[in-house]
Amino acid sequence: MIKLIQFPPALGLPNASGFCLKLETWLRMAGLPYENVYSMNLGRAPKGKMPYIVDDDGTTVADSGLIIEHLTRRHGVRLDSHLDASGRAQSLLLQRTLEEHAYWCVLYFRWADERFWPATRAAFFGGMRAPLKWFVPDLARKGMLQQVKSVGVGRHSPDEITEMGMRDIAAIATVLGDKPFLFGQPSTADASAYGMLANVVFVDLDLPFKSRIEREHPSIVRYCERMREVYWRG
Ligand SMILES: N[C@@H](CCC(=O)N[C@@H](CS)C(=O)NCC(=O)O)C(=O)O
Repeated sequence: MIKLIQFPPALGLPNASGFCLKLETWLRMAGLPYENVYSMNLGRAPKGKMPYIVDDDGTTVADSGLIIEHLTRRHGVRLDSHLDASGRAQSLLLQRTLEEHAYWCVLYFRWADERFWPATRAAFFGGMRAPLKWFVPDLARKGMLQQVKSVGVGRHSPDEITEMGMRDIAAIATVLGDKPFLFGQPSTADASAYGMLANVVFVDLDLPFKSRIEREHPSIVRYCERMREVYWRG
């Protein structure tokens, strides 16, 4: 059985990490049996990030995108087989927008903003024992703030980051239109979108994006509810 190594559930979600939730949702969409192995140990992750997998033949693969490519090839997954070349290109662009930009906008507020840091700290380090819990959360926070600055997003003001993130979400809402899934039928892009968007829409943190999505893009809330109902019920 495929082993999915990821952070434990937090913030009322199967995973408070957008990439972990993306991959677990994808495994469900693909109908591949898997077993969760919860870990906070980034030191054991091949690329220093979660999630990673150990496939049933013992192969270890890190990075949600590379994992999906690997599993699709090795297990003959046909989730995206309804997409033509243009659809596959758009899927990639959507995922890059969500994962390489919108993700950082959300991450900024969770880790940098004093209003949300206590909940982030509890979500990721709540189970940590002394003496680690006395210094690891602050070190991790410093590292995340450095990363968000390095990618560029963390150099903007909170208002600018809010507007930038909302533009990403507006673009996703436009692509979604009144379709049930981003490409009509379910595909990998939906796993990515759900991983990132559920981490705002279903989390009880008043991130600036949450109320704006509810007000300006109710179709995104309905989309997240649909994904949850289809792939996470029971
Ligand atoms: N491109 C990677 C990104 C994974 C990623 O950024 N994971 C985050 C959790 S959402 C992480 O492990 N961060 C820990 C760190 O950067 O120290 C993927 O698709 O899996």
